[in-house]
Amino acid sequence: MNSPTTTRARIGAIAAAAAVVAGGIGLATPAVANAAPVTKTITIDAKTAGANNVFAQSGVTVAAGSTVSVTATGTATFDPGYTTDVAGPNGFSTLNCTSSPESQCVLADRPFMALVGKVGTADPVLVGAGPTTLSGSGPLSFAFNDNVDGFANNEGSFTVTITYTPPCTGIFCFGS
Ligand SMILES: [Ca+2]
Repeated sequence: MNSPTTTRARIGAIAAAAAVVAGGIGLATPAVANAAPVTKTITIDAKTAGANNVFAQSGVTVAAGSTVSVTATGTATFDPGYTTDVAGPNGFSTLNCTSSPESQCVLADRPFMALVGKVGTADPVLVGAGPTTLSGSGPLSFAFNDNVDGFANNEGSFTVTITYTPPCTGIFCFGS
């Protein structure tokens, strides 16, 4: 039969062994801290994305402290009655949208029909064909650069590809 002193010593040894095991688990967990990058592709319509300064939502939300990378392809024109030339996501390189008291541009003094992006409620920025890195916090949205009241005569669309790392949540955030 064990004496009380021996029993307490054995309990202490078991507790110490458990602590070593727990420490081992803790060291292994950070390996799953970050999710893999995700790519999402959307198509935006030149007649609607940016009309009346309402941007097209991408469905991607930028997490504070993270970045997204954006590329775009496609063609669009801003007024077939004026010119049938088409522009890619960099817009008409020799033709900027200039705001006036009567008509505002999505992004003044930048090329007509260039791809413009916005994160949350921050000021819009020129995205173009990219790859362009955007940061901030909030929903990511896009527009064509035209006079905000002049989208009805636009034609075309852009395909926008967004690459981002989803924010980690729950137990997968251990160690991040
Ligand atoms: Ca137009």
